[in-house]
Amino acid sequence: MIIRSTDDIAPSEITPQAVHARRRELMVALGAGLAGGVLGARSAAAAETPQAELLDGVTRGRFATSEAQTTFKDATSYNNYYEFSTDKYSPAGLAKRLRVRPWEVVVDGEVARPRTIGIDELLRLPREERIYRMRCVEGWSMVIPWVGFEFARLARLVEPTSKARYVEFITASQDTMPGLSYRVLDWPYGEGLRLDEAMHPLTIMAIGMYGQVLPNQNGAPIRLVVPWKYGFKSAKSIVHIRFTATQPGTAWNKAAANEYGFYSNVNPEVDHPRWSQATERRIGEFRKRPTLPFNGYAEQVASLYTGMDLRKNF
Ligand SMILES: Nc1nc2c(c(=O)[nH]1)N[C@H]1C(S)=C(S)[C@@H](COP(=O)(O)O)O[C@H]1N2
Ligand SMILES: [Mo]
Repeated sequence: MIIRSTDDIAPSEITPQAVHARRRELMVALGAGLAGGVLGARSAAAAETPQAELLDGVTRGRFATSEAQTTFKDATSYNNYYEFSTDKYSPAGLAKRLRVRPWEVVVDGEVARPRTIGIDELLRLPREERIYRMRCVEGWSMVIPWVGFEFARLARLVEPTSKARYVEFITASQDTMPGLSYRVLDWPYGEGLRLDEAMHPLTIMAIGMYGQVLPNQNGAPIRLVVPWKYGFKSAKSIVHIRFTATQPGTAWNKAAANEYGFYSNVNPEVDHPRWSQATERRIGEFRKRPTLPFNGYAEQVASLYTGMDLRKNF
């Protein structure tokens, strides 16, 4: 037997693998649609942390990948949360200090009904499980069973006007966050999406993962999840959502515009200026795997970018 590194795998071998994975996803989606019920069994992860608040009434959502899930332990101990630390193992401990109550999300800008929405109201919206692949710009990836609701549902509460073309997400700044003393990023951490990206059914506001409320280090009490974009677009601990007519600034773009564009779609063909984006390491695995265009969600989202040069709009 010849042992090869994944770097040697020809594109012709990669394609059927991707098609196969998508076919399985479709079957999972169909199965979920037929079952359609409320998830019964608690995840093993939730059982491991008995003090965690479990979420009930979670239904199975669309687009669930059937790939193996990252362990709860890995997903909650290897995090990027720069307001706490630039080290990945520190947020798990440091973010215990994050104050998650009281919590309100201001939703304003180009909307007919601007509102300040209390977290309890957001937690009462019908929630579903979405098992998504997530890929960090640094080259690692995870598979996480999120719990949340489509961003579009939240948008309906405030009725965006015809002037709204973008959405800006602004995250919490607290005296509990030691990272704010270091001007690595222009705090508060902000992100942005084009309105049609935000309204896409894949885009969710997550309030939980693995059947329980979001651990602080993963962005409690509410965060964005956009699975076809690099991880940094999925802003944690959101306090303000603003609908705008013009493209908002984003934390990583302000920090290094040549490295992080506004779109930041996962794209194996457009390298980061300092490293390749062609492969990734799934946390828990040893061999690298090929990175898929739009992180494997091309079928769902590629049409959002028809006619755009994705090398220029990276
Ligand atoms: N507020 C805030 N949100 C953030 C970040 C951050 O530093 N601060 N890091 C981003 C990056 S780079 C990644 S990869 C993901 C990591 O999410 P996870 O820890 O839940 O895997 O969160 C994103 N959201
Ligand atoms: Mo990231």
